[in-house]
Amino acid sequence: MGLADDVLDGLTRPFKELPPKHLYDARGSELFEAICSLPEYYPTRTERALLVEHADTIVGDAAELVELGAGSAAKTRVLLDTGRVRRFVPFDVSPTALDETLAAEYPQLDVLPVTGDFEADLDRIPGGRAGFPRLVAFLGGTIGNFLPGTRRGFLRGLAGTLGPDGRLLLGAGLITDVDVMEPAYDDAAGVTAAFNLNVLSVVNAELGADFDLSLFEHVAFFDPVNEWIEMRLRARRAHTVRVAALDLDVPFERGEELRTEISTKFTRERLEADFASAGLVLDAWYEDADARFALAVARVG
Ligand code: AVJ
Repeated sequence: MGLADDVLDGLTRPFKELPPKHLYDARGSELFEAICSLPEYYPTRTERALLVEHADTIVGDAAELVELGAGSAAKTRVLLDTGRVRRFVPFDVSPTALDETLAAEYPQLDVLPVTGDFEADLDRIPGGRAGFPRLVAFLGGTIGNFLPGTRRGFLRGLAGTLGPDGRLLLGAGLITDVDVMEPAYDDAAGVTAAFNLNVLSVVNAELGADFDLSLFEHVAFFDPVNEWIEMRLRARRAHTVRVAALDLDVPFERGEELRTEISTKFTRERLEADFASAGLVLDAWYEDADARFALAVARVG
């Protein structure tokens, strides 16, 4: 669904919500990059260290790398630098300059970019080739953005892309101290707050809405029942927002909250149960010494 449908659907519900994918316009992507190097935001550097440490074992005999939401060149390079991957299939919402950079940097590598939304267009990934075992990478912990039922359906979809001898490489945030998890989503410098509020600018720019960002406050907390971090925007006072393109008036009460993201934190057991429901089995598990982040490798079981 596009932004207009998501806004119409999400802002007319009793509990307002916008899907997190709209956080990533040009400015949002810049802010996310900035988040990745914040002292409080441990996932990116923890995952990267795990990749560096275990790249050879993880890549194993894979000759083809499919990366969903490729984004960060740094992580991709760690996998490509093992020297074994012959074909790279970056899957992203739009073609990126990175595709060409990598093609130039790794002359032996076939780069076959696929454009699409991984929630809807997994079928655009070309079929795997016999003799070219595939590694499908979904890194960063983005799997945590799905609600549990959707996540299982998505994993089942991924299982269908693995092809003969294929494996899935999944990056997942683990449940750790609340005092570690919460600041990662509510940093002292306010970068995450700006990232969260930016989604309102996206709606303003794309749909002619008149959100006043100063009337909303960034909220992030760990929900121990659902075991996820939730990001919300809280209205500082009662007011109504007009969304011109939809001819829609959206009333907010004072203190009313709009959910913008969930970021699920996992245990190994929870992930294994999800894998099982998707017809996958855990092949290997790597986590950092503080057990904050894991790389899980799975195959069709
Ligand atoms: C890119 C989805 C993995 O959930 O940690 C960072 C996004 N949100 N800070 C995450 C995010 C707030 C991030 N993912």
